[in-house]
Amino acid sequence: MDKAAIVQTIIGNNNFPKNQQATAFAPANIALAKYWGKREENLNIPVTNSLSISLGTKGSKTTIAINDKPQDEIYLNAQLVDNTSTFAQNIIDYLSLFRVPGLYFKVMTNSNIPIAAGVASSASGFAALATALNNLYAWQLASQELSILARLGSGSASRSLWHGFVEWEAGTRADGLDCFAKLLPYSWPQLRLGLLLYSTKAKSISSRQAMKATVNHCPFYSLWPSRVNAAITKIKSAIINQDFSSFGQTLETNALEMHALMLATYPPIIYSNADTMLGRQQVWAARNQGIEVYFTQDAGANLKLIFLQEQELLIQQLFPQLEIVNPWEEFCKKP
Ligand code: 2P0
Repeated sequence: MDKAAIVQTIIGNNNFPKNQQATAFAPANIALAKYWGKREENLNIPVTNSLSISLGTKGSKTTIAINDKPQDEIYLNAQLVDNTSTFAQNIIDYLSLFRVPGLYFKVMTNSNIPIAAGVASSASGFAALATALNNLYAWQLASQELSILARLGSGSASRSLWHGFVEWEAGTRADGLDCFAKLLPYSWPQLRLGLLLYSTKAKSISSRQAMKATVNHCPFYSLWPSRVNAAITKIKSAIINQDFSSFGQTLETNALEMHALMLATYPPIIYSNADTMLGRQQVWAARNQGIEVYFTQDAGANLKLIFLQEQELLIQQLFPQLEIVNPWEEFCKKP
């Protein structure tokens, strides 16, 4: 099945907008147990489950309107984006899954996270767009269906429909209709995240290409699925037991294992730079002094720190440039 067939299965004949415009917000999310590798390329169906935490008020707010001009127009942070750019093309291709002939859209997204710097901008972007489309067309989709539609834009977008902890299930079906994310019924109000931004430059290789290269050319990739599954189990029990040491050790190890796979791929894929390495060492030095802080790292040079609220002041002193995020600011808002 291709994307268009999946969309048809989900929205049926409801293919004409019921409203002139609609708006939605979706938070960015950070994987604590990562999605790295697809079992189906075109539909963004992952090899394994993954588990994330959302970033509260950090994310994307998208308004979609029916355009009176005969073309799509994409605005990012109030700037018109060139329709030939990869950014606009990805959105236009996605919109084409929902358009009847002659229908064009104006999409205005405001994002308060750095675009393409490995801070999950495509995740919140496609989750906000899918939710805005649901409102524009008045589909009233169940959150699982919305998660599938968001996934067709970008895999990690399937996890960006909720605040809090979310698990994305890989499922087993070839069409991915059992591959969607779910809000986990756990909370940890003392948990804080910190963004250590070293680079807001676009990454040198897209995560899409990097995942594919890792799956095809890393001799250790076959070890990855069982490692992620074990990490998910450990992270869930750490959340339930509020065992921060186990939680932090597991998520940090999972991130390093993902980067180790990329390093062992030929040609190697290295998202880290010298600042990343220094940042990791600073985190380990802090732990040696008894300050419990852990990091995770996605497809970019930036680190995300994880710590408890009681350590916030100390950690802000150690990392003055840290942007602290309270993931519980908007907990449990439904899509
Ligand atoms: C994640 N990342 O779980 C992992 C960890 C980056 C590192 O999901 O090809 O933009 O659109 O499905 O979702 C980034 O990849 O890739 C990502 P596509 P996506 O958050």
